[in-house]
Amino acid sequence: MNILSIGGSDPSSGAGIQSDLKTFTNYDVYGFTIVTAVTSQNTKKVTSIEPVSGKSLKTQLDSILTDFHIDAIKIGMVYNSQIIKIIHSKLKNIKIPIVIDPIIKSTTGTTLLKKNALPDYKKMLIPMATVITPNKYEAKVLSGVPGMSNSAKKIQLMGAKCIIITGASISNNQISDLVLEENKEYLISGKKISIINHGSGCNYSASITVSLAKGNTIYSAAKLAQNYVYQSIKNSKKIGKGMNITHKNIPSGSRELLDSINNFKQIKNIYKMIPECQTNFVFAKKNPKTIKDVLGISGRLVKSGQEIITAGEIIYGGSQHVGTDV
Ligand code: PXL
Repeated sequence: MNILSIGGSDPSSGAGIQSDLKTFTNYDVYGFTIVTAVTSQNTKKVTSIEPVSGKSLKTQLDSILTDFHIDAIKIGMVYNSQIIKIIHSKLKNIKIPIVIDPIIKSTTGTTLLKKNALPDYKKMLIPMATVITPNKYEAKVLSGVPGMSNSAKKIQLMGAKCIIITGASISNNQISDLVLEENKEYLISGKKISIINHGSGCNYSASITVSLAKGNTIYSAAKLAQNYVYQSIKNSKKIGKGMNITHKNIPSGSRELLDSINNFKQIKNIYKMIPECQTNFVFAKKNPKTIKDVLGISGRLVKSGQEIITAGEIIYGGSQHVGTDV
């Protein structure tokens, strides 16, 4: 599986194309990167932004598009109108999922999309989106209307197929993402985690891109991405003098387990085989002694309509039931 990330370079690797490569690697998919702008930034501030020349952007796109099979594309920071126009002209006829993560300001408040580029952004990029993933602030800027549900509908009218507003509503201990698909709207809620961080937005949209490349539904992509981000914030590291940088810990064996689960989910009508008590898949270390040596899904594999959802985290000790049988 091959995924292309088009976006800004962040030398701290917290966000941007460097961060996307880490997410792709965590999911064991191959990542290509096309850089739109070189930022100079760390965990405290952005000090400069230099967009690449039109010529460079065109030749980067040609290099990748003429050589490789690509399963999905993520578009992040685009900065100015020239970059938007080139991306539009090169990708407008492509028939694979495109995830657009609208990057308007950095976590530290620096403008990452020029104000005068907003009309072209709405006209040329948004209609290409299979999924667009604004946060609350970005949804408001793009739609120009208050209220998350109205905002999502307005962005859908601009041409995006599906809108996911991350952190659309937040309470004391819960965060909800609002999903507007072609003809249904719903919330996906999870545990809130209050650590100011650099990277969670990119982690979310990159995770969605991987799921769409694998052919998963929007619902299961959004559920997995929310969980991925929760863990990446929980595991975030203070490696600089400012904000934490998100980090995802991958227990050994997770890839094997995720691949098996993905294969299982693709079996036709497999949902009919899931019992009321749900099911689990596990991966054991050599000579396991306790369930702590067995990797499992903490919330099991759960039937939801005709779909199977990976509920919770992939952790050692995650399955009491199947883990005990190993
Ligand atoms: O987090 C959004 C983001 C994306 N891409 C680049 C960034 C940032 C935030 O700083 O710098 C290049």
